[in-house]
Amino acid sequence: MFETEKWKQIATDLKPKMLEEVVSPVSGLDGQSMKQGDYTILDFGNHFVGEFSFTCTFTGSHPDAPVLLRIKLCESKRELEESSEDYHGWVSKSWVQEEYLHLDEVPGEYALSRRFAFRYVKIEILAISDKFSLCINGAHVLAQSSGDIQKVQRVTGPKMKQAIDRIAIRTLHNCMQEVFEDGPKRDRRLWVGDLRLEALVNYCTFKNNDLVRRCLYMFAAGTDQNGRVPACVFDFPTLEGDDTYLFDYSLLYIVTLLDYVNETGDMETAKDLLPVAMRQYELSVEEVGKDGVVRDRDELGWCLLDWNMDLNRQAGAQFVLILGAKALCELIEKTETEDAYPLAKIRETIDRLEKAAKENLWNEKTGFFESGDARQVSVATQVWAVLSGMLSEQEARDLMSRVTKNLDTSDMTTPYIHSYYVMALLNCGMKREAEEHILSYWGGMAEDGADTFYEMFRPDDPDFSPYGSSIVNSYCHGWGCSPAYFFRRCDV
Ligand code: RAM
Repeated sequence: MFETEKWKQIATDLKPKMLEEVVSPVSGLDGQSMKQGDYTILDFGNHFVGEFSFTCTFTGSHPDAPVLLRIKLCESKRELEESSEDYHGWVSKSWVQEEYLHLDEVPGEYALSRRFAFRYVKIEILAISDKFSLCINGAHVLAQSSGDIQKVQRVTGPKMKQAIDRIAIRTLHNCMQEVFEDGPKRDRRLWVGDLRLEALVNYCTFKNNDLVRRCLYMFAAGTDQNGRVPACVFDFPTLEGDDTYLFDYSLLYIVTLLDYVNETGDMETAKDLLPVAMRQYELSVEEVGKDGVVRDRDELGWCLLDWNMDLNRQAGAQFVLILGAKALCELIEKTETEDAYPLAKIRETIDRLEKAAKENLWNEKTGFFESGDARQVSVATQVWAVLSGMLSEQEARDLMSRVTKNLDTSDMTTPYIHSYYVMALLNCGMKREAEEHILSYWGGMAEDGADTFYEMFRPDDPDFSPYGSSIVNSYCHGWGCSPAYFFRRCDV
């Protein structure tokens, strides 16, 4: 039974308390007098999420005209160089963190009204009277998060491991707002795929399990008339699901619920949300063709897996469906609700899906699973085959060995799919390879100067963005935080 109003209330009651901290920049406040065209860059020394304010004074004559400023707030140094005027991509330009501000009174104290995610603030004078100069003489951020960093124990080990862990923790901390946001710069909201990885890290770091519970209820309350879990939900002005759906995300809701139940033993929530989990399974099975394989779709955004636009998602979708169906069976068993749910039938379907995957997607000659009409072989497809649990330990290990030897991992574009790549390696006992991959991929971002892990990262193409320009990319993205989980729970 769908109890939307009750679920909404539970989600609202679980709204977290925010923790605040006031932080000043470590450089950039050197008291210089600025004229038209001059600028200063404040550096806060780390990534923060919150409200920015500053104080200013003048030198010269009494101010006889307002000052017009352009204030750019940047997560990474790269954004300082980018110009919003040159951006014509398909994600709204309004995400670029740039404000135009008139100062009517100098000296004065000014606060920007929006919440920003940033380390650097570039303050540039677009217009000022010749009779005076402006000095920025104070600035701070009122930083906020619902995660209590004091609760997090650091890992020990080599320097790079510790650096990656510190960055991962900072990433999650700054994404932990009233929900587990995907990114505090963009899109600032709750997405299933991001939540799943953030929740796993949260369990062994911040331990704010009620925030996971809240998010699970938010998705339940945000389902559409058909009962489908949307890819993301909005919390303002009132809770509402987005009209965007991703095949894999709806199914990963089941997996996220199972992870939560395994972690907390909270059977009440499990029973409450089981109908939502069941419905995701039913709706996804409707997408399976006569051949037992999920029908491919030539439609941008039907299933994510990764942000690589050239990826064919059919096989990956099949494997996520198998994984979701298995998670559903586990939830039914755990909650002892076999009477209410058709466990045996779901198991039969899983067998059929696995058989169909072997018959239709597997290429015996190459030893890889293939996807779509063009029979594309990708790392993402193999990763989800392993994670679906349909292979024996030996088969999975052989497959991942072939992947590491023969396939190019550089066409994976996000820490999201890289996290699952590591998970697949760990699933078949390839700990050394998993560790090496974390050190090279996440270590690559650390070497790039990351304070928090990025939404997109292709070591061979630093400008990569599926949106038309990296100016709207997010540099603090929840799905980047997974190493903190691997280090603590997987003995990496
Ligand atoms: C973008 C973000 C987000 C992801 C969705 C699918 O909006 O990268 O994290 O979950 O796409």
